[in-house]
Amino acid sequence: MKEAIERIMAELADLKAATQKEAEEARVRFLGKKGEVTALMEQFRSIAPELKREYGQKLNELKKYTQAKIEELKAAADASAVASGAPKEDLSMPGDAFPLGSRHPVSIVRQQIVDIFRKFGYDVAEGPEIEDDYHVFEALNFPPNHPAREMQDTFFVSTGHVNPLLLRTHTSSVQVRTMETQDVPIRVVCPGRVFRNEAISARAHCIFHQVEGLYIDKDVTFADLKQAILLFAREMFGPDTQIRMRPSYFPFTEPSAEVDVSCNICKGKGCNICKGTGWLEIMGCGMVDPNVLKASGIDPSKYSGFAFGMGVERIAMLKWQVNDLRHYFENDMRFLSEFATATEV
Ligand code: 2NL
Repeated sequence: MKEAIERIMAELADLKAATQKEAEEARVRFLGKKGEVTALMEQFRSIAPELKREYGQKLNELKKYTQAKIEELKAAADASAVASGAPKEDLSMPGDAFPLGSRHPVSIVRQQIVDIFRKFGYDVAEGPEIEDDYHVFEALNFPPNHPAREMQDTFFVSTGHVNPLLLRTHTSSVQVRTMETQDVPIRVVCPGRVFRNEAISARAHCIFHQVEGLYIDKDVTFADLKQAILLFAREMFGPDTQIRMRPSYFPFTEPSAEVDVSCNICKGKGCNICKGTGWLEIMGCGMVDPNVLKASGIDPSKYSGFAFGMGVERIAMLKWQVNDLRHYFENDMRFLSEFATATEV
């Protein structure tokens, strides 16, 4: 038995396996049911009692050594297979899918609004989010003590100057800059982020997005405004959409109106989205006040124009029946992933 143990030990020391198959064959040869080491273990049962101690220890060492050696051969066969370029994995398996991001619903609707007006021939203009009092209020005919100019309504960046810096409360400031720098006729839409010092709720947020529009030329009338809004509403909410206008007030337009569209949920019958009225408010509009034209160097006796402004989140809420504005700002994946397939941009 002693010689047998020594012979197997010597053989194991020199043993090599190029592949997993050879390593497995070695395992069967030594440790399998009819393996050489297994056979020695069986012989050990009938050995003389006084030899049991010595051989028991030796056999145990042999078994451990054999097991370690086989493990070593298997690991080495793996490594050499990789080094030789033989594929270890099944390369025909499909890859793991990883999640792709998608457009934010506000971005989708902003782009839709802008695209509709581009089709009508409007240009797109953008401007600074930090503005001065002149372009946000003064040039738009806001009286000096108008409440929008108060700290509780507007975020100021600097105060105590004649023309303080502030975060724009509407994108009209971009249209003022367009009137200052471009010749009439002007057809422009101004998408952008605006800021108001308001408590956050389901209906109000201190940051939101607007698209404003401005059209100035000779003989532009309220009828032109109505037609532009009707065509926009039908592109945005469907060809059967009706509009209505209610008199309103803005410092920068005269006359001014709020625009409602027929409720696209109940088709005007009355539901909880339109609160039973059959109508949904989508924007404000009006004829540009002559003082506003004058302030930006356009002669109101020669030219007239209309303007409108809408909140992008509001349009998106109506389009997708979202009942809380805060969803648009929280970036909860459960909400955002609902729009992963809303690719109509
Ligand atoms: C609303 C109402 C409105 C305008 C925006 C405008 C711009 C210039 C001159 C005159 Cl440069 N008007 N913009 C006019 C009427 C309404 O927005 O409720 N927006 C969310």
